[in-house]
Amino acid sequence: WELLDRWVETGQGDRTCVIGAGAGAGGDSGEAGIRWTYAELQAEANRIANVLVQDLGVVPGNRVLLRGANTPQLAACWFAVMKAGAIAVATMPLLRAKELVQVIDKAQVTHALCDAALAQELETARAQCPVLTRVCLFRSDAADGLEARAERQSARFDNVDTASDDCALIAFTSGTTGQPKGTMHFHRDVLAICRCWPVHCLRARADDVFIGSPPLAFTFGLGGLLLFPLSVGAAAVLLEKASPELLLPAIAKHRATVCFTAPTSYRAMAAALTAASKGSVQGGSVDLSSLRKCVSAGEALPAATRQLWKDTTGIELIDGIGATEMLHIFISHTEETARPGATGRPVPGYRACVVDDEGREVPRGTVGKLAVQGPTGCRYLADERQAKYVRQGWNLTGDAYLVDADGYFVYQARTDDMIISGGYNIAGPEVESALLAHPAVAECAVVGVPDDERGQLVKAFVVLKPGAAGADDEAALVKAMQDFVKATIAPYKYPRAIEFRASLPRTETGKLQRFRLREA
Ligand code: 3UK
Repeated sequence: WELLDRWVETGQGDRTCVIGAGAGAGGDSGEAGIRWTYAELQAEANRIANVLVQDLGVVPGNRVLLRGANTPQLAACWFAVMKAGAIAVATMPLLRAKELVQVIDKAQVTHALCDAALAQELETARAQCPVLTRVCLFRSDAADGLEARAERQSARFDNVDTASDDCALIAFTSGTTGQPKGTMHFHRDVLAICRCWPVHCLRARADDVFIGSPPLAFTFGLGGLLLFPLSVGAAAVLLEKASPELLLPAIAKHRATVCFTAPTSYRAMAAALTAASKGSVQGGSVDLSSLRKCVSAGEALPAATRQLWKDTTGIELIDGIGATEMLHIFISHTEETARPGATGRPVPGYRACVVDDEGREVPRGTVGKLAVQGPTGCRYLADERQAKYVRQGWNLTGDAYLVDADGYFVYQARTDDMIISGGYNIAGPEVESALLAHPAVAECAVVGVPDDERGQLVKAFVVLKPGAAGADDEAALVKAMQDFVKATIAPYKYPRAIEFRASLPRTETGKLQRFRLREA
């Protein structure tokens, strides 16, 4: 109600709410894009809620799987599930049948709403999941598809009463290693995140137009591209595909004002903008004059990337660390309080500190484990890892941090990614930040690889910029990069091995998969 019905009931139903950009985000798909007002999204969500309850037999507490690329239809399905008092289990579009089976099994999913384009893997999974009784496809012209069913339903729906501590959604972690973990979040958690970071750090307005890349199945995307814009009465552009090449023209086309994506995407967009301004890319320059706020999350934001984006667009990035377990961002800053190399300070509403292995707070400047407390927190769905993540009310996110003299939190690495080489503790991301400032480096990843002499060896995997100077003499370039790092940070941290790659392994959410590089 607070995010959707409220606007209609207070006479603001005519405001633009969600914009769908079709398959070709550049606007050349030929498919007419959807543009729904708040009243229209409400009507769609109500019809779908009626389908859920009356056609598909959903009762409060049922877990409903949602599967689709970012579209207004998926947004309508999400609200329909909330309205019906059911629990949304959104899944990443790229999940394969094997992973879907785990999700369905773990969350005991009984119903599914699935984009017809992604039905195949779900059908395969369903054959192994008797618990999943009803699947209904949307964006389909089938007679039993969601659209046909919704058309026969009323556009009015009395929202099922839910308690503030009824479960609203189960979000699965991207799970770079091990089994996917389901995390439960209540209705009050959904509202709490709308009242913390967006109010204090983002400071969005009703006339903003949000855009970005993270899937709605990733809580970074759910918040940034659906909950936050709707919480202030703004509009959201939902792109089915949002690679950096597609995101740039989409920002220009929709005159977007607030952008959410990962650091790697900002680097790629900055590179494309620079190439365009030099005329080496077809299409020339892109008009980004509408853009006001750019948010980076999912991975550490290197100081070099912050600077690059500022030099290219004039915009100071807003960095924020969030986690699926915490639902959204809990340490961040405003544009005015940005500090290169630091994530920021606890978002109002949250407390954070850095502790040692015994849970004691460490002195400022000392590296330890990040511990967080606030209105949201980790509730794993039947998982023995709960006791490891939450200790004495504090959430341990698995990140190594230090707090500087001014109370800024400075990211080091994932605690299990810290490199121990020759007796030194080395944070891969710090070496990556140093390397990224080198003019030939487009992307890089620094990991510890087994080494007889030093225990672990600092190794960098580097993707060169197209046409980078010196690429013809690899040995000389390796030496130059090593010297470059030694001149920037403590020399013992320099990468003793450097390997050039065409690309780096990343998750669907833009995170480096360091474990795959270590195994390589
Ligand atoms: C890392 C960061 C440094 C960090 C997420 C915003 O990424 C999100 O959730 P995940 O569950 O991963 C959580 C882990 O990712 N991380 C995220 N952001 C940053 N590290 N600086 C950052 N700015 O290791 C964290 O523990 O996939 C991000 C909002 C919602 C989210 N779910």
